[in-house]
Amino acid sequence: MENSSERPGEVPVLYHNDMSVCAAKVRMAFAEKGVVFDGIHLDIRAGEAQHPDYVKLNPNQVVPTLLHRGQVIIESNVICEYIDDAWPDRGTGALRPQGALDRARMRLWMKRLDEGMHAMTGVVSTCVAFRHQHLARKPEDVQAWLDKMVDSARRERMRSCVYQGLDSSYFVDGVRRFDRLMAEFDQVLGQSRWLAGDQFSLADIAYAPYLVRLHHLGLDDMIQSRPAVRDWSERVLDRPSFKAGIADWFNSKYLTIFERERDQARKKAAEILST
Ligand SMILES: N[C@@H](CCC(=O)N[C@@H](CS)C(=O)NCC(=O)O)C(=O)O
Repeated sequence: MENSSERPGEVPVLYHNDMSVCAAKVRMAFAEKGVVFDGIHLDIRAGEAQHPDYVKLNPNQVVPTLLHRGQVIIESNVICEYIDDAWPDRGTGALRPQGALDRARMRLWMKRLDEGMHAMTGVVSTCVAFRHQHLARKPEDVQAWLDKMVDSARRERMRSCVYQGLDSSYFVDGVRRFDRLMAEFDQVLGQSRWLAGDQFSLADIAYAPYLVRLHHLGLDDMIQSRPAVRDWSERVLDRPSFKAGIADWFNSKYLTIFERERDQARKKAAEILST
């Protein structure tokens, strides 16, 4: 990809992580625009997002963080809109619908991630897979990671997910909430090609990493059993920007854990959804 339009010193810098869903959506938005960024990869499982130097940029101790023209921008949905504003005509063009109503719909879907679905992704990912990375570390290191969390609700959630896995009550809640979301997608996608109407938008980009995460975790029966959602998911995952921004970043260490754990997770999710 060319980066010829960026003046020296204006190349965006992205603090990110290969398997982070929030960072992945930002990379996909950059790929749609054909804008190349300088990446700084953080090992979030090892607590690098809690490092004091990074916390000065992002007090929430999370990735992604964007630096552009000497300014810091945090929050992946905000960063995605910033990318569309800062490079309006690049690549595939506008990533937000023109119409006021479709644009409002786009924002509602994106807001939904911030209002709980993203946290639920952390829950299901940790219960199925990430807990095994934590359990392989020294217990005092895991405790230190939990203790440093600024958000006490997140700390308790993560403690349960790491130590109770598929038996955590948070897993039950997470699976049910994803299934309800897919049912809502099904209704909308029965009537329009993309989440916010007839134009591919940041809403579709925002959910792309979550769709693939459900596949990785063995929780994709809720997608496959709904043809409109399945077809939309295939359209999103077929885009070159999905490959460049997300699939090319898959970390084989994580894929091995997903593969090992997903059958059990699929079985447990089916049990949860049958009751
Ligand atoms: N609302 C934030 C959420 C960011 C977030 O939760 N990022 C996760 C990765 S997807 C993270 O950095 N977690 C740090 C950790 O696990 O220590 C956003 O959209 O940017």
